[in-house]
Amino acid sequence: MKHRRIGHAAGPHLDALKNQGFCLVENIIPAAMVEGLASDLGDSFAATPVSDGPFYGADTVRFGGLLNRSPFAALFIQHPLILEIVENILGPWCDNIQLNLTQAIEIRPGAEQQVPHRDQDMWPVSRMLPSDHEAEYLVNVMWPFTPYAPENGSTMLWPGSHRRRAEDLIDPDEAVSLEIDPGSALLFLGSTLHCGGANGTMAARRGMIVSYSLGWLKPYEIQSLVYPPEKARHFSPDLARLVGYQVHRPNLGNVEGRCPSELLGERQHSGAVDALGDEQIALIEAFRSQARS
Ligand SMILES: O=C(O)CCC(=O)C(=O)O
Ligand SMILES: [Fe+2]
Repeated sequence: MKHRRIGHAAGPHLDALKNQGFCLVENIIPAAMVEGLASDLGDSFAATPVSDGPFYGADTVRFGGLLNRSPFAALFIQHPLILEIVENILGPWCDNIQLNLTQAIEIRPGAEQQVPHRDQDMWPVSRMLPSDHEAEYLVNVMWPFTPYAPENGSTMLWPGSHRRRAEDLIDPDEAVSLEIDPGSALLFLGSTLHCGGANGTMAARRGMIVSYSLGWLKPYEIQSLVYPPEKARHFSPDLARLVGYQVHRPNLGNVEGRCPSELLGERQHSGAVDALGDEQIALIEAFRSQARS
């Protein structure tokens, strides 16, 4: 996936994402679809107890598995412009991306600001490498269901913080918080310092995060448990791949040595089958020719 084409629409967003660590992609989904999704999730928002713990934060409600809860979810998750941007950011470090999580979030009136964090720090490797390493692990996409504004807890972001990974916290005065309308998407890197803001209004801030990660990482939400074969069988092949029914070369994430997508169709009665990258094939050829000489 290393040399992806960059379309006209994606170019400026990619530049902004790389330069400041986030970008706003405005008006890319019709309001009716946001309303359809938000209304399908209404019962879940009402039925889910508030979160527990100093990261998730009291006065917030969160739930995942959004493809199980609304047929509209796939339209957001597979939005072609979003996927193009994400694949361009993550492509240099993997063969294929994967869905890392879908999470609906309500920030209730009176909720305090979340702790600033970088989402990629869930994978300790990002902190084991020198702080100036450039690998990206994840791209986050925040889709508001209600209008977001600084007063109601719009996501706070620290511009340029993806180049300052050694700094766990940065001066709050450097943070920005945008007004975002439903139908638009806020994209930010896993290396960008950010957090949910405090909600000082009387109305809940509702939205959803969809994140994508390098295909060889353990996802935050175990997609293949959330969407077991009985569910994923009804997904399009592309969506099934995105939720993990796909081997990442070399041979990672297999079932019985075969691609997990075989669980979705006719069972094959073959044995283990290699899925190797160029590097492994070159190494094997070098070894074999050395053994022959
Ligand atoms: O709700 C938000 O604006 C951001 C939430 C977030 O960053 C997180 O939960 O990781
Ligand atoms: Fe986050």
